[in-house]
Amino acid sequence: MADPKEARVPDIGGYDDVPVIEVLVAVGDVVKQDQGLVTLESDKATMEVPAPFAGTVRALQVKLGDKLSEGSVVALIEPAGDAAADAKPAAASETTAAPATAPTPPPTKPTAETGERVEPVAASKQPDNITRQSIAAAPSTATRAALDDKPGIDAEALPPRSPPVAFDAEGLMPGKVPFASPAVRLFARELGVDLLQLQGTGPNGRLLKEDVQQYVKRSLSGGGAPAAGVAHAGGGLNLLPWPNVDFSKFGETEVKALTRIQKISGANLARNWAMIPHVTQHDDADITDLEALRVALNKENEKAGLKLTMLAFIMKASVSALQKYPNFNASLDAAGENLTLKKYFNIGFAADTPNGLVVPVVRDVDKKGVLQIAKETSELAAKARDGKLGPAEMSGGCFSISSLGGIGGTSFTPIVNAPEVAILGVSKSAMKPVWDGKQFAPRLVLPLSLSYDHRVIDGAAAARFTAYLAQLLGDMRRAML
Ligand code: CAO
Repeated sequence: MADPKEARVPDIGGYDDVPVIEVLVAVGDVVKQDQGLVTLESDKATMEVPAPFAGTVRALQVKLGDKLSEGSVVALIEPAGDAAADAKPAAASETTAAPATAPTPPPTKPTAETGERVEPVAASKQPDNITRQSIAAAPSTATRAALDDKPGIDAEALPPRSPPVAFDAEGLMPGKVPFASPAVRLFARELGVDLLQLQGTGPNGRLLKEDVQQYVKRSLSGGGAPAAGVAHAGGGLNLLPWPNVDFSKFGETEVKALTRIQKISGANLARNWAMIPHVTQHDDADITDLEALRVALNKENEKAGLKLTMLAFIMKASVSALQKYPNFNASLDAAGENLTLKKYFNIGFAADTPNGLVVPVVRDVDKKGVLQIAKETSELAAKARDGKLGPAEMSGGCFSISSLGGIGGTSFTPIVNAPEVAILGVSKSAMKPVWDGKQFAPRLVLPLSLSYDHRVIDGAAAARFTAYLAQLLGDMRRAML
């Protein structure tokens, strides 16, 4: 059995402390020469550290998140068969043969374990040429430094030092280059998957092996509902670039940067709008009696300084509708295969703030009375306006309500707040003549607009949900049934 030898990070273009984002092998794995051991990710590119020779991984010296630089030991590999034989002379020849051959490295130089480092290989069948090219700078910075120090070696005779080339794909083709490690690219290439058709579910949207697998799985199963996060081949958005217009040609202009909240909510809204097949169901609720109750209760509670809003009643009624139609109180997974039904009832509400739209969440609305709900919404709305909402106050929602009733409008299309599957839009109530079977009667009518994810909810279910909600708001006693 040959002694395990170190596999080290080769010259990676001068980057230091580059985090490990994937460990591609485990102890006991038999690896081929040049097989990726770990993937490193700098802010510009991902790159694999290749196995310098074939063998068996005997120890892993790194874990996810470790930060590596050129020369860091990644693994101990026991060379296999010929590799062992090749590895030993190369190691032994480091101080003698290596300098003699180093000044004129061949275009594709064989892997040579130096004992100090593992020289990278620029072989023809590389899984990711971009990455390998940047890794396989020849000779490496450290090798040159070692050679420069050797007596009898003419540093001038060495090939000129070329600066490391960082591949800035994003700069060349903004938004067009899939963010994936070489191993994932290779995997996708072997399966004939176009990475541009996928959306990554990894950190910062990175494409994972699982994303490719899900894509293939769905393609083989003949399609079905498109997965959230995965577009079918031929079904990619393939959008035209955003029009780049110099408006100052037409008149005076002023550029105003979006706020941080606008940027965050905008990115979420764009994803939700593009990926969720939205349908909006409109209905009217007769809230004449409810409004009378609200006004009466507000009079009663005037001294306590408590104000009951219509929103609190709508939240309470929504919970009853969610309890009757549990599919609305659910989330679809990223693969579009499973629905998680929630047994708790946390309701988010859109709050308009000077910095943009936020959605605070009132927890366990099923367990609270309308007075308590009104108190919490007004406190959360005040915090939202002051920019003091914490992340916990904006998470865990099951269903959202966007009320523009205090402003105006007769209907609108709210955008589903993924991964929720439905959102209720509320517009301004108005007195309208309503036919009661015998005559027109003046009634206070509240317009409801329920947008839903049509992958999860059918139109008939949405119509039932909205009609039931309108019925509840028409007579809140029904919420007790
Ligand atoms: N019809 C008629 N009047 C309504 C109403 C409705 N549906 N809803 C509220 N009102 C009235 C209230 O009774 C109140 O009147 P009074 O002051 O005379 O009592 C007034 O409008 C203002 O209400 P409000 O909007 O301050 O309070 P609220 O509880 O209804 O709403 C909140 C609170 C936080 C939802 C609201 O302030 C808000 O931010 N709304 C905007 C939400 C939004 O931007 N949605 C769009 C998201 S997508 O871009």
